[in-house]
Amino acid sequence: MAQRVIVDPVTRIEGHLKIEVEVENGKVIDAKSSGTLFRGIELILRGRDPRDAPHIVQRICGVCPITHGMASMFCLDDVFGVKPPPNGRIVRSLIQGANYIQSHILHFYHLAALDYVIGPEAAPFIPRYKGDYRLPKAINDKAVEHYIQALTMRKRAQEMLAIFGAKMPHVTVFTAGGVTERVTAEKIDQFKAYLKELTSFVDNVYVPDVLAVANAYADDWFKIGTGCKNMLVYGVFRLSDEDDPAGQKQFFKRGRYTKGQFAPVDISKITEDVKYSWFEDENTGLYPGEGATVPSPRKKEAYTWLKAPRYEGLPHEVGPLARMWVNKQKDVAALGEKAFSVLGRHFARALETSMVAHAMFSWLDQLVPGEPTFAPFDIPGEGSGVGLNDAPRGALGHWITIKDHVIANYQAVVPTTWNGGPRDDKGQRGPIEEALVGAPVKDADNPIELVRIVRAFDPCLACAVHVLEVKGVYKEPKRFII
Ligand code: NFE
Ligand code: MG
Repeated sequence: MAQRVIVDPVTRIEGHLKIEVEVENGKVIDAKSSGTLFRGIELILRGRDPRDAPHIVQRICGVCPITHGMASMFCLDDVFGVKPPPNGRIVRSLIQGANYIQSHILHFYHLAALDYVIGPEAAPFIPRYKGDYRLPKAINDKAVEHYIQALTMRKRAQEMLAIFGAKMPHVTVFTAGGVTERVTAEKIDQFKAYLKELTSFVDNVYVPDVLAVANAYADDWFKIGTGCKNMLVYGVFRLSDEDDPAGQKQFFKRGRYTKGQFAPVDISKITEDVKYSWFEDENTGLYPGEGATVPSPRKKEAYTWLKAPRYEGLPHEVGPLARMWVNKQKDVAALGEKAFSVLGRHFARALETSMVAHAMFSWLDQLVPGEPTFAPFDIPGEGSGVGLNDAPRGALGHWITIKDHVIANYQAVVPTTWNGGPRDDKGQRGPIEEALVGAPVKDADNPIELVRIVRAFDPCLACAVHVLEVKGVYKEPKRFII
């Protein structure tokens, strides 16, 4: 008979996630991923001055505010018809690159490593599940030292970001048409000094530690956690000032991998289902540009605050593995089928951190001190725009509609909605749910296998739910007319 195993909350991730699985003969036969906290940024945005959007949306999440700010700026650039000058484009990428480095180091050392590394019997290394910790003692002890060192490295990455972003989290320099911070030779030099230190840590500590874990756990963890094997990437780090409707002039290019085939992305094929989500059923299957966020917390059958995004009706995984796979990065491609696994996800994340860090040196060299960092714009009375970006955790899309000079509708479809969302209207599981099915659970009281699978996706529920309910009463935000 099947046994129900519930992990609630899943710790060492951002936000509130519950995982519920059915285990039969030591294997998961079904899984549900449930985002349990209701927030409300999309609703808060309604009626606001569109220029406020890049600042309000950064409050969706303290881990990846940059990427929401970026998607929002891309929306405004689109709807205002403004293009940043080269310095503006590049400073945006440097700020986002700094956030990638910080976020990926955070994920490996402070969120995921304790699934593989035994720390001292003291906070923050406990509590943890019992399990098969396999690292040789010398490597294990080094990894614990690196856990501590990684805290300093993350601080450095935040300081580096603040050279152009002014502060972190929630930078103040983001605007339609570029950024408000000026470029000086001194700032470039400062940034480069930080970047050298961080690149050295990534290449000499982070990547080797991930490889050590991959070696020790290679026998089975390159097979566990396969998932849906469809991959979606919007692309990130714009390399050109020319128009790029297909998203190909980016450091990581747009594309997808669906049912075993590489293919271009047509965003009109994206929809969000809500049959199993606590939202009104009449709004199911909508394109996000026409999407709605109408809570229905007592809906039968529903089990999460996440919607179920789909591309052409199919679940797609997003994140570092998707970026490396779709961009045919040679080391990840060489893994073949083994890439679709828990270790494949950690490996792809570490490799891309190094790639981004190295590329940032060349972006820094392209900055021209004293040249403008933003372009002027007029605000239209109405219009709509789309902002596509790839966050550290995967494809992120924002959609804005402006009427009477204020935001009439705003929708965000974030990476963890793609990865951690529920079944869709056809009953197809989301990528994390699918990755759990078939997984071994040796000890139901210590389901370490489940948390290893979930954490490899680096879920962030703050991003995914983005709605806030105060004492069960939702109030329509006051409408400001400018
Ligand atoms: Ni809150 Fe986020 C990232 C975004 S994940 S961390 O990366 O967008 O859904
Ligand atoms: Mg949304």
